[in-house]
Amino acid sequence: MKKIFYIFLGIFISQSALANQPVDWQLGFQKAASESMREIVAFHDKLLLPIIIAISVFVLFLMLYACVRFRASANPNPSKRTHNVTVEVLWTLIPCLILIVMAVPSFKILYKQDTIPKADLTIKAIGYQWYWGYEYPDENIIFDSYMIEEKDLKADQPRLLAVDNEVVVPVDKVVKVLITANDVLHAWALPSFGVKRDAVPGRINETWFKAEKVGTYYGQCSELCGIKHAFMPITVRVVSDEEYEEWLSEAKEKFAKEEIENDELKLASK
Ligand SMILES: [Cu+2]
Repeated sequence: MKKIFYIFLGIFISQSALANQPVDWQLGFQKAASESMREIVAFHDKLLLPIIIAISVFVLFLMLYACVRFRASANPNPSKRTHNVTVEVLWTLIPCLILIVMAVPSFKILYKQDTIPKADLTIKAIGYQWYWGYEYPDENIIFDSYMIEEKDLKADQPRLLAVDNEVVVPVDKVVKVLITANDVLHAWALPSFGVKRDAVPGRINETWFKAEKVGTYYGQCSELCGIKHAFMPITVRVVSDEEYEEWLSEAKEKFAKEEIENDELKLASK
């Protein structure tokens, strides 16, 4: 009984507060914070869910109907029928039509996500065993982002999700994310933005998001990458333009890409 209560509580909470991280007993998606995620949620809630429910109810009805209608006690001489062309055509055609109805809006969303609009800023996420490294290539910023251990958590920091150095981006700006890995496969995923891309060593994948609300958003590595796969979370802090500029000027000093590295590059290019 207690469990059921928590499940309902989870459904309720997931709809209202605490929108940018998973909540206990949550069912369904985290609340959307980008247009792309809103479209994914709408696609799921308004199209997939009704289809799933209709099919489940229909199959359940068929099973119950067959159990009652064709029970042994009422049918001492069972029917020997084996084929019915009409039924066979129908049960091939109808699922095909359902798939087409699902595929059209699904591809529309997929291709929209794939087309990156003109980016306001670019960040690069690099997966390591087991933490994320970030670069702001246009700002000469580079830093690593480690999960905060449970004993070091502050009151408002969620367990297994908070990191020491967060990615900071301005609100309502198109952020292009270049994603790669240094050792094994990882995946950079942020549910509230509807973003999930594999991080592949030796290859750069790209994606984008435009956060619509100020806040802190949490994600996790989503490709099984080794023993500490569960401990390399992703934290993106969406801030106002002014706060971003402020952070940028601080970060340019704190996280400046080292001179040595630049010198080496210069030497290499000579
Ligand atoms: Cu990983």
